[in-house]
Amino acid sequence: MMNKIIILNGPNLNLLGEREKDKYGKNTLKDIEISCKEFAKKNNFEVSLFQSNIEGELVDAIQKAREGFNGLVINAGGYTHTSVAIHDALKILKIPVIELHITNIYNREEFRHKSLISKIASGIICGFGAEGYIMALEAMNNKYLK
Ligand code: CA2
Repeated sequence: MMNKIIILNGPNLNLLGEREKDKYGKNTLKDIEISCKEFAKKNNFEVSLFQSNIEGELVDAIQKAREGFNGLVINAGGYTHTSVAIHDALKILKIPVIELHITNIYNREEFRHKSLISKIASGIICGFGAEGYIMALEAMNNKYLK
């Protein structure tokens, strides 16, 4: 069966490409979805994307990923820095988790320097803009998918 990766995006990332383009770039989430699906197709795996502004919906999506997925990429947005619930849900997973951020959270405000996700992530990609999503898929494919 074909390998499947899920990419989760947290609060406000639905606004990508519409506001704060200087910080988060000009790509919309739809543009990112199209390029991720293109990359996955070329590399013979499947990818699905889910975005929510609601913490509990992200927890539900993480729990659902226990069945039928081979890896998870998460940009938890602002919840990265606050959500014990997302941390706990990710900790239960047996598949590799890549933490992703569009910006370099370590050269921004102090409150972004702490991530509750990093401790359970297999790896972290941050600061490379929308390209980071493809980098995460590439890492997932090269390192974890058989
Ligand atoms: O750099 C990232 O990807 C972040 O996860 C983005 C979050 C931020 O809270 C994290 O510290 C770092 C914020 C996402 C906000 O996205 C917007 C997109 C367009 C316009 C306004 C916000």
